Amino acid sequence: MPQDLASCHTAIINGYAIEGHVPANDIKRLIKEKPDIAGIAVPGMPLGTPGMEAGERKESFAVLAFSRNGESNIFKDYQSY
Ligand SMILES: [Cu+2]
Repeated sequence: MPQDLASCHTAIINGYAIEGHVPANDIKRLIKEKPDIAGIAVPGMPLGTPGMEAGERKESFAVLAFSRNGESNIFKDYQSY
């Protein structure tokens, strides 16, 4: 787990690390597509992510895919609305 992607909790699903408040649809897509990555993460605790609902308040956030060598790129971008 790259340190800068750390959030409050980590899960391991089908060999992938799932870090932080990752939406269920992204986990389903990960399991279905089986990309060659170590896992996906939502750094921090953005408002509006699953488990962090705050009424109408939502922050933009991105789900990042990361590899074992510490590289990361955007898996899915969520804009606030
Ligand atoms: Cu959290």
